[in-house]
Amino acid sequence: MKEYPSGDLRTFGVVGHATAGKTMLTECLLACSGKIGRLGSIANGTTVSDYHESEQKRKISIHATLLHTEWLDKKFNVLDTPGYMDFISEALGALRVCDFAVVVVHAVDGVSLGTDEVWKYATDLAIPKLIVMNMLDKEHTDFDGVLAQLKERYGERVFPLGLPVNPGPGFNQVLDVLRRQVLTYEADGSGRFQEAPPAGPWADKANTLHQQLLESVAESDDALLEKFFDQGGLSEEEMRAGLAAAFLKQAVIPVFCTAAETNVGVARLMDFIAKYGPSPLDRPVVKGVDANQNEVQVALAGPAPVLYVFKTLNEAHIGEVSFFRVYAGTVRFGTDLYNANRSTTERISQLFVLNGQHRTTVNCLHAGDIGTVVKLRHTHTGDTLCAPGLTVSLPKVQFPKPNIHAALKLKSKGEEDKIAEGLSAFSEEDPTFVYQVDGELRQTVLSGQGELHLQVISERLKSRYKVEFDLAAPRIRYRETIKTRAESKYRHKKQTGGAGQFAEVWMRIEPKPRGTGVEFIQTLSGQNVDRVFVPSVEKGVNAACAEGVIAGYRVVDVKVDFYDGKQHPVDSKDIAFQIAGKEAFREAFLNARPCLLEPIHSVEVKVPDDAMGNIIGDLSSRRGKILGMDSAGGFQIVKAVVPAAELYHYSTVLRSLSGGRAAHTEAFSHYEEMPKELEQKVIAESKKAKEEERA
Ligand SMILES: Nc1nc2c(ncn2[C@@H]2O[C@H](COP(=O)(O)OP(=O)(O)O)[C@@H](O)[C@H]2O)c(=O)[nH]1
Ligand SMILES: [Mg+2]
Repeated sequence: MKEYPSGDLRTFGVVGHATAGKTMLTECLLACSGKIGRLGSIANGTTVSDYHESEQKRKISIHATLLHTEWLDKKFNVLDTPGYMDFISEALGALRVCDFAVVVVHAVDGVSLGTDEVWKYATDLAIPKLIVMNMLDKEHTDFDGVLAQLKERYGERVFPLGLPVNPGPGFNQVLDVLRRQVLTYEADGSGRFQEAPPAGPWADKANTLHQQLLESVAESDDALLEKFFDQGGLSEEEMRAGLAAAFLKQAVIPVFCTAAETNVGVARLMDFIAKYGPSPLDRPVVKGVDANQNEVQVALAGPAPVLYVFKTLNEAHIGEVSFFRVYAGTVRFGTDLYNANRSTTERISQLFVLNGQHRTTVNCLHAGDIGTVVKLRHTHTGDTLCAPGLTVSLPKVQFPKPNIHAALKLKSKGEEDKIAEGLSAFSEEDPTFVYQVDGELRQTVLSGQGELHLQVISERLKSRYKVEFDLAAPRIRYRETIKTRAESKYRHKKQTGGAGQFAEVWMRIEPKPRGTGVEFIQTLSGQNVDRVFVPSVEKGVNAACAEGVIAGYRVVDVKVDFYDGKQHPVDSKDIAFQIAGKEAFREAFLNARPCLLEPIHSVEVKVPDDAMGNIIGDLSSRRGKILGMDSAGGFQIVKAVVPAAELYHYSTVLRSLSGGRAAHTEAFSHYEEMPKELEQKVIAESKKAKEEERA
């Protein structure tokens, strides 16, 4: 492939709600430009983008896929991303390195939660968006309705550059607003079209919209506006010259009409991208930091290469593939680059551009381009590679927090090491997948962005690391505490055979406010107990608190006063006072009306208005308390506190209650006393578990 300078690159992410047709759209880009002979299909699992087995099996995208093609002497770098919120990190990571976003919207379903999310991400990243209204060959399409919805949501600058002339089954004609022609696409999936002047009302529509476009472009720029008033309008050339800038500024947010299943409308979208789409030159500098965390500017025109790794993926038979964008300079194969995040050097042995799994070797890639390299040793998602001598790192993407957790239960012992290696590799690859080895509750908890996310990760772990395990509800970190004061006097005595042990500990305990932990003091007076034994007693108390007294959970919010005791001149020793301290505490604890506390999470749910009733009702059935509600553009934000025990798989429940349109975040808030009947259940379960352990 020929070399492309920065100005001839068009790098974009194809994003939007699941099943809007993003993957088919990218298939069309390749078909139109002759990269592939004919369109693959989702049903048969033959698209270039969805080449992983897990994707073909489910007929959905799971990984962001890199594709490239050439059109009107421009190189397109395309990142096809999954629409499911479970894999949102893929879309986020991809948009981070794009110069604009192609947001695909379903012409029947319209804007949905997924559309809003990616819109927000692109806006936060300050990249322009264009909209593709796809599925216009479906029955019950509603172009005008969805367009109105888009304008309401994203502003009046949303502007149709195409109108569907014959929407619905058989759709093959688009009124092209730039050309003022009706384009009739061929039925063979090649994406080719014939054009003819519009007739009757379509001619009027074309003229009206064309004039509106001209005005929008004029308004986007002071010099053009002046011309517009001086000349009483803009020439076609002037309008077209201003269109790229208007798009970049989002003074015009274009909407295109397509049916990706039959490759209708895509060729003209490609023309627009090639002619008016932003190139890397439109973002000549980005900010990073040096080794001392001081801000530095990375200039596209700078001579020394700076690369940002936005994704890594372990591929069967290939190994680790690192996807990067060049932010400065030119990267050539055979060079060594410095990983500023990990202070190591990596060799770029070969450079590839991809079309899904098909790799093409290239000698070099210029600033702004996207490529991959295999088998880097220490580089992970979010790292920056730069020319030796530079120590710059570019900002990492902020990913959403996990919303679902499950405990991993190995089916057989002895595979702990294998699974540990796998978990670590997967969380390096996918920053939204995290795991925690919980020593307190002796469990490994996997956390992700949804049930499907954890399912896919489990599947890949099992097949790559050859381990068998189940996912189950994680054990909850309950806490034990007391409700009243109590005292105890405990004597520990062992005087049979060998050295004897003797200690007596007198202790008072009382409740402390929530969240204050355990406080140990001594108020010994007189000489009954030597002060050297105070730390021994404290150790014993700490051990009892860590082990728990009534159900095996850590004790919190108790004040312990060691106020007196007895000792023996020979048999009193550290261990004896530890044991007495521990037992004295346990005894006092049991007399102080012990109870269990449960963790309460604060939860924020983003709900479409029409699903509010369901969601509120469900929250109450989970012992949730609603704290408040705010409305935000067709959605309500419900704030609530809910016991952690009731949140297992909540994200899945939420999706099914709202048809996939609601999402939530959760975070630990505080501990609260739990209802008696549930407390009894937890205590009984822990007893049973202990007995099983002993057996
Ligand atoms: N009728 C019709 N079906 C489409 C169109 N685009 C995609 N599809 C189908 O809709 C489903 C989802 O498409 P896909 O490209 O996987 O959507 P994605 O999740 O956005 O990538 C698949 O069965 C496609 O074959 C279209 O324009 N018209
Ligand atoms: Mg897809």
